[in-house]
Amino acid sequence: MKIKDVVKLILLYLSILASIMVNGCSEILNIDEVPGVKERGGDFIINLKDNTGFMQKLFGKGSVPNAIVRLKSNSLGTEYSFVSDSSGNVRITGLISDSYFISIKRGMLPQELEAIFGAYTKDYVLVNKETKAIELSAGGVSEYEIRLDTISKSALVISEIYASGPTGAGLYYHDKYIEIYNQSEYIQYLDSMIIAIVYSSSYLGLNYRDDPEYIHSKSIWIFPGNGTDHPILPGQFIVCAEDAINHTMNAPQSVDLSNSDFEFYKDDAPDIDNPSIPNMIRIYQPSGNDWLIGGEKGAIIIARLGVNSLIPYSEEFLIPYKNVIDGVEYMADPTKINEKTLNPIIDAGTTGGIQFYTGKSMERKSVFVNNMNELADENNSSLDFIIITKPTPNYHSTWIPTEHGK
Ligand SMILES: [Ca+2]
Ligand SMILES: [Ca+2]
Ligand SMILES: [Ca+2]
Repeated sequence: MKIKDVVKLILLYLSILASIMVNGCSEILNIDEVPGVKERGGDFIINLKDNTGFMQKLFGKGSVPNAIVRLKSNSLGTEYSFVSDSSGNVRITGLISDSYFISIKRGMLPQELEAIFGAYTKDYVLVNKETKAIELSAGGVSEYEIRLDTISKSALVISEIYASGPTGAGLYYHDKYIEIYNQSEYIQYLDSMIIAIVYSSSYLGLNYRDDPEYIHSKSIWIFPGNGTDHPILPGQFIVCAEDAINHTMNAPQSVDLSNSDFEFYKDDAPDIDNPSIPNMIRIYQPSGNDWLIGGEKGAIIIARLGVNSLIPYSEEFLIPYKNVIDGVEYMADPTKINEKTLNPIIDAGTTGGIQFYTGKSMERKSVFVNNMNELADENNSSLDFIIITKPTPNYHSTWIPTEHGK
C-alpha cells in the first residue's frame, strides 16, 4: 500500500470516529480533538457549590450557575467545555473513563457585586482552588461535588507613573502623569474615584507604613462626573496629566500630553488649564502650585470612597485600606525596602531607581495570557513594574497600539 493510501485510510478512520464522538456527546460544547478508542463512560454529574456565600446572598442557595467548566483528559489530552445549569450542575454523557484536569471559572457580574457589597470595586471570580483533577470512571461514582472559592482582582490598575521629568530641559517637571488601565472584562466608571498621594515626611519623622488600617494623605483628588459620565472600556488606558499640554514645546525631549483624558488644575496657583481637557477635582491639597508627585520617590493609590467618608486626622485625611483599588510605591533606591511608606497589604514591594530629569518612566509589566496582553498584578511593584526609557501615555511599550490596547 502506498503512503498516500495509508494517510487516506487514517483520515477516513478519524472522520468516522469524530462523527461518532460528536453525535454521542450532545452536551459537550467544544471538542478540540477527538478522543481515541478507549472504554466509553456512562453519565456523570458535577455539582458546583459556592464556598464564599455570594450565591446564597444572590439566589438563596449555594449552587453555582453559569460557571464555565473545562475538562482535559489526562491520557489523551482532549478538552471539553461545559456551562453549569441553574442548579449548578454539569451533566456529561458518554465521556471516556479517565482522570481529568478540571478548571472552573465563574466571573461575578458588576451588578451582582453591587448587590452583595453595595458598591463595585473589584472583579471577583469563583474558581476551583482545592480540586484540580477528578477521576471519571464508568461504573464508579457518577456524581461529584466541587466547591468553589473566590479570587479577586482589581478592575482598574495603575499602569504607569511618569514622574522624573525630561532630559535636556533644566528643571522642567510639569509633564508628570499617572496612567490607569481597565483590566476587567467590563466597562468601569472613573467618576468620583480618588487619586491620592501617600503622605510621609522624613523631615518630621512621619511614616505611616505600619498603620494597620489607613492610608494617610495630604493630596486627594477625584475624577469629575456623576456616576456614569467617564467610562473606561476593557483594555483601555487613560492618562491624568499634571498639565494636559504639548510639553515638547517647552522641552523637546518631553511628551505631548495635550490629548490626555484628565488634567490636574489647581485654581489657586499659577497653573495651566487646557479648556478642552476635563479637570480633576481637588478635594484636599493645602500646599504646592500643582498636583505634585515626587520625581524619585513617592506612593500613589487609587480608591473608591465617598468624599464625606474621608476621616480627618491632624493635617491629613485617612483612607481605609479596604477602599484602595490599587497602589504603587517607587523609591530612589528600591533596595531600601525597609524605608517604604506604603503598607505591604497594598504594595509588597517598590519600583523606581530612576534619577531626576532622565525621562524614564515606570510601567506595569506585560504578561501574555491566553493569547491576550495582560498586565502583571501581584500587588508587588518590585515584580509588577519595569523601568522604561521614555513615557508611554495611553499605550504600553510592548503592545502594538490598537484601539483599546489589547
Ligand atoms: Ca496642572
Ligand atoms: Ca482643563
Ligand atoms: Ca503607558
